[in-house]
Amino acid sequence: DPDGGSDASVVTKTRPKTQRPPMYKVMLLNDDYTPMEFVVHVLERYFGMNHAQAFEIMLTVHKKGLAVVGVYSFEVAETKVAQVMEAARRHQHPLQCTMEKE
Ligand code: NFA
Repeated sequence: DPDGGSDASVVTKTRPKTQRPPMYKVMLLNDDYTPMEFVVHVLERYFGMNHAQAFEIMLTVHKKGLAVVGVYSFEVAETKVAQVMEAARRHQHPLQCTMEKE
């Protein structure tokens, strides 16, 4: 035994694979028309961000084309997407919000 311990003392525990539910990334997509302030408002209201965080993520979407704004269970992700899409529709902004399995 190169590690010095006697082989008889080496105990291996089996670790059954625990099933975790899949998680979903929620993303905002850039467009040319949605006002920056509206995107900041959406991030504060539906994603629990403070103003500085929301402004930073909005700018990332604006510059890079999209950003992950949160990772949630399927049900929660679905609700966030629906809330954002409904707010955008109400205000007649073309903002798009999508989800994707991690
Ligand atoms: N690109 C938009 C503008 O210049 C702002 C925006 C940011 C839209 C993030 C959508 C998402 N008014």
